[in-house]
Amino acid sequence: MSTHVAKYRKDYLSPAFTTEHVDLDIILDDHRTKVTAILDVKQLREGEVLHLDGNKSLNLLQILVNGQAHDDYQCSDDSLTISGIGSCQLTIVNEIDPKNNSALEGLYKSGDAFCTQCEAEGFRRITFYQDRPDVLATFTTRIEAPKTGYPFLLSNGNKVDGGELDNDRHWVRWQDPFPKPCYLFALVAGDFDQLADTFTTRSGRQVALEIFVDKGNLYRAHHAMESLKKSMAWDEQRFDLEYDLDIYMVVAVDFFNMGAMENKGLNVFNSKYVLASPDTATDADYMGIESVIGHEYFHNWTGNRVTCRDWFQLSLKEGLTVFRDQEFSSDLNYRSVKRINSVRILRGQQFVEDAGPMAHPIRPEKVIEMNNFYTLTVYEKGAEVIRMIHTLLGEEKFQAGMALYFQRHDGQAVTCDDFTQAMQDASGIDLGLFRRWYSQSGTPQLDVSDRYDAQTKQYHLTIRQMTPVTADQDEKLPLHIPVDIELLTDAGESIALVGCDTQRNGAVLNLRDQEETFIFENVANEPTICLLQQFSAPVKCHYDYSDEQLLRITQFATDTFCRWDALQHLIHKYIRLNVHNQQNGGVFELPESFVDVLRGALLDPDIDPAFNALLFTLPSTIELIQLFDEADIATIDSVRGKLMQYLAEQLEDEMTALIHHASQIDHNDLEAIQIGWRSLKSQLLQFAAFRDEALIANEYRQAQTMTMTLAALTAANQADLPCRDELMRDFEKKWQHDGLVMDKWFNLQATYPGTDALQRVKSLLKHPSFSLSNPNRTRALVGRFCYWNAVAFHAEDGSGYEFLSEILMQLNENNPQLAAGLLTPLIQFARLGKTRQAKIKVILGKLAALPNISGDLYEKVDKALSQINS
Ligand code: B3K
Ligand code: ZN
Repeated sequence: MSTHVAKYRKDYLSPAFTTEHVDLDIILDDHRTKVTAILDVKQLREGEVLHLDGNKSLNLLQILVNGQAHDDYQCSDDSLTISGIGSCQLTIVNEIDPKNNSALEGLYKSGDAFCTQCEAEGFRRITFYQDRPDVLATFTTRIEAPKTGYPFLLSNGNKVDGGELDNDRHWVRWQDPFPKPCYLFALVAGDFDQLADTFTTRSGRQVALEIFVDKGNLYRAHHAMESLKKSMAWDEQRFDLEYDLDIYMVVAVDFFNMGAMENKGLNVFNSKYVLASPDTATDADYMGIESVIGHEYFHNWTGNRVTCRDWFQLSLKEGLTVFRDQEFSSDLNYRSVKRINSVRILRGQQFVEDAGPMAHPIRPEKVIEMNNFYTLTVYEKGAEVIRMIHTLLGEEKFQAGMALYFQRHDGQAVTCDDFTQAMQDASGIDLGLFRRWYSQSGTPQLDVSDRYDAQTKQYHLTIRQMTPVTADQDEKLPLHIPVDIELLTDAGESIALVGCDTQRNGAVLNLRDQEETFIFENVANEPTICLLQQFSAPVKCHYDYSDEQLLRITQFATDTFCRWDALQHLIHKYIRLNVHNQQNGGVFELPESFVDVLRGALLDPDIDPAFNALLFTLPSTIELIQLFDEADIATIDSVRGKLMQYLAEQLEDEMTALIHHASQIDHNDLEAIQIGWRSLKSQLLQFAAFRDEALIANEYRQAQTMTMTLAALTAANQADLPCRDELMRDFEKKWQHDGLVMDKWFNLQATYPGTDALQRVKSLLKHPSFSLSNPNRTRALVGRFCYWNAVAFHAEDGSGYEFLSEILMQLNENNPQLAAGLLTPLIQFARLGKTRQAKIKVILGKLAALPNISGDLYEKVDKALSQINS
């Protein structure tokens, strides 16, 4: 029987004690770091004992109550229960072993530096504490270490004291005046290069900005610094929010389980989201850095000043902060492109999560390992829910809601309900039904039909909603769904809408019931409907479009999302058709009208390169699998390849001309227009690879930036060109010393389309640049192979699944969080058919039988097994 116990949202109980102040003294040592915590404990309910969370890695040395030894306590593997105390000063002394901490939670070593990761429940690996987000304390932290190797000793808040000691040692004291939950605690000690700057807030306060990177990497930290300053200015302008401490620090580390962490005043970042120079980072990397720097900065208000009452409320801070970072990127760069990319992640990955064993509402009800719930559902769907509130309220009322939220809850740990209540109270708009988005999981499906009455000039639009049952919930109810629409004439003109709240080129319809009909008056002729402008709700939508209508929308819709989406509909349709053809011995076919629309897009004198790059980004094989009840992966992949080849042939002249044009106007700047051209050229090179190897090899050799180097290399890899191996060797030789750049190379190796991809990946596990203890490397090679190399990973002999299970068995104990992340493609088996599912079931059974299976893996494996058995 498993020892892993689930917690339920409904069981929330406020704490019987709280800790108001924490005075930490941490004497750093690789294997015996000594932690002394003096806690000002306050009793909130009489007659209860103090329960502190802990971990078996803690070595408890001493407990004092008000300075006196206290032995009325019980210490287990994961807790310390202290009886016979009320409000008091509690001192706990313990030791930890950072160097042997391979889980990368709590205090650990990343290379030569000490660093911490406490969210969600890592602080309990540093000391015994009430490790729950509704216990808010001020912290002072004294850090002591040798000067050699650790000239920088950092923690949250402001540096208030420090000094020298004998034997080459020194110490520093930090004070964080803002009460915070312990998941926001951070400590970093090491030797870094430091990039310093300042930001003057709109009220005139000067904030010191410091970015710490590995020695020699300073020149790669400037973009992160610029992004930070932009974030600070944007949050003042758009959200009226100013930074609150005198210093903001960011440290880049190489060993990190995720992207970055918003610790108060001291963000710790995966170096992938800090370091960039044109020769080592692509435009996408630059954008990623801007967005993650923004995201962590925005948490200072949405997450830190107002935090979560309990971890079930995670989307309170994550959904809202993703929404804010998306808006930041949209305001600074290119809104439509950002929106389409967000939708691609949502549909391609979050919808799949909804359909699998890990389905959960954005506010989960039941959790074993909290780290398993930093999901696309909580983050990306969570952001969509905030976006819908924004759509329903409009910017002005939304901002009034934000202001009320901070006015009511600054300094508190609150719930998602507190947030929606503030939005409702400030706007006067009823969000009662809307709240169901927080409790109901799954992807709603809209079925849309219409009727035009030429006599009355009325257009009747009927929308039915239905949410399919999910692994976690059998019953589904109607939701409040904003459906933003536009009507087009046959000539592609936008029709002014009468009979509903009009705005822009359309209207936001409020769908609340299971089925509703909306009537539009004075519509001169039968219109074409564009549904879900800007993807106004995270739903699947079905309407029986003719090809002609879809082509019309692609060309004429006002909304860029709808234009892109109509093209996706067409691509899906032709993929389905050709998969059917190929399975039945037929030939590949594609209507001329479709090729013509794409040709028109390439020939447009006012071409918008960034948007066209998206039009020419075909859905991945893994996305296309979702179109089929039982996917024939090899055929889908082959049809996708044929579609690319066919378009490459049909549009050869237009594509070649644009590739040349793009080369002429690329000056390697980070201006949006330049990024757009590089992005279009990169996509077109993927097509060109099928007919012009010399062009690709030449582009690789001529490339001035990592963006174009990687575009050429990707093209060579995807088309498996004869020059591919030589170019890969060249890249390897040049970058083998640089792990982050080598991750790009591992990514390509992982998605190699040849039949021996798995063999290659296996032998690369021994590559000198690879290490299973580094999460970035592991995700770049193993993660990328399992998630994105659909054909090889899902090979019918089960070899891909066996491979993943071997890796997971190695990681299960060393880094369970990383292991659980890598498991994802194995448990998304809904469309894979019985043969593969049987193989997956065997593998899951093996994992479940691991004698020391971590909670992280157990939770996902157990859910997967129940779904696969049902
Ligand atoms: N809040 C952190 C994520 C923590 C993940 C813990 N497993 C980063 C972020 O979302 O900003
Ligand atoms: Zn976040």
